[in-house]
Amino acid sequence: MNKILSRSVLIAAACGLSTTASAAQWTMATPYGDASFHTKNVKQFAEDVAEATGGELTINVHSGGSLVAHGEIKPSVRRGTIEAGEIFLSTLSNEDPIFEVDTLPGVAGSYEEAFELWQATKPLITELFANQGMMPLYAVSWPAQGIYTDFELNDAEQFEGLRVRAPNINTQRFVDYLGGNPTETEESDIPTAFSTGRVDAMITSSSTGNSMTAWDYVSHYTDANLWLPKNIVFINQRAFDRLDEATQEALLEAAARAEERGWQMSRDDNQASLEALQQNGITVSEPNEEVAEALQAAGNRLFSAWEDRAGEQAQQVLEEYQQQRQD
Ligand code: PCA
Repeated sequence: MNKILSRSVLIAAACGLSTTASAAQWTMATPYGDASFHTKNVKQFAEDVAEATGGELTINVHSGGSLVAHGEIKPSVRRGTIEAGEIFLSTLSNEDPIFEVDTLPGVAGSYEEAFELWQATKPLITELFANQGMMPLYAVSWPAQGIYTDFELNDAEQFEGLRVRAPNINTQRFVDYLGGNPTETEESDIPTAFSTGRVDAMITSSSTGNSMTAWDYVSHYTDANLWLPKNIVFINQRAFDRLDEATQEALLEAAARAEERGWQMSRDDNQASLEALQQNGITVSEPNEEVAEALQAAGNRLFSAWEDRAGEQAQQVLEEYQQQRQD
C-alpha cells in the first residue's frame, strides 16, 4: 500500500467509514421539519442511496431550516457549499413565472392534474436549473391548499383586514385580492406567528396544519382546494459529475422511487391529516357558495396577473399542458 492510500484509509477508519476512501458525503438542507411527509420521504431517499451505493454516497439531511435558511438553500447548492437541497418550488417565482404555475387556481385541481403539470413543466424547469449548474432530482406535491381561521368562514367580508400567513408571493397576492393583509411566514415560524399575534389565519395544506398543530391557534379549516404546489429536490451538477457512473445511476434510480413514493405519501398524508385535524377539534368544511365565489374571483385575478407576467416560454408550456388535458 502506498503512503497516500494508506493515509486515506487511516482517515476513513478514523471517521468510522467502512467504505472506500473515495466515498462521497453530501450535505442536504430542507426547510421542512421532521413531522412533514416530505422530510420523511427525503430521509428515506437518503437511506436508499446509502444502501444502493454500498455507502459510496451518503446524504446527510438537515431538516427544519436548521443548517441553511429556506431562501439560502438554492444559492448554497448553486455555489456548491452544500450538494443538495429541497425547497418550495414557487418561492423561485421572482426568477421565472414558470416556478409558480403550480400556485394558480384552476390550473391543476387534483393529484392527477398536478402530476401532469409537473411532467409538462419539468423540461423547462430542468433547463432553468441546468443554466445555474444544478439538476432537479424529483418533485412532490403538497396536498391542496386551504384556509385556517379562528372562526367559521362563511362570509367573504370576513377577509377584510384579516392577517393571513402565506407561504409564497402568489398566495400573498391572493390574500391581498381577497381584502386581507398577507404576511409571508416560513412553515417553521407558524407557531410563533400565531402566538405573538402577528397573524390571525393561514393558507396551507391539511398536512402542514397537522404537523404544525394548527388546533393550538385556530378552530376551522376551509378545505378550498385552491391549488397543489410542489417541493423540488435538486443537486449541484459538479457534485454529481464527480460521482462514478454506477453511483450516479443508483442516485437517479432512488430519486425516481422517491418521487413515486412521495406523491402517494402526499395523498395518504392528506387523508390522515384531515382526520387528525378533526380529532383535535378543528371543524373541517368546504367553502359555502359566497366564499367560493370570492375565492374564484381572486383566483381569476391571480391567473390574469400571472399571464401578464409570464414570458412566452412559460405561457406556451401552460398551453401545451392545457391542450393535453383536453385531448
Ligand atoms: N406547506 C408548506 C408549503 C405548502 C404547504 O402545504 C407551507 O405552508 O409552508
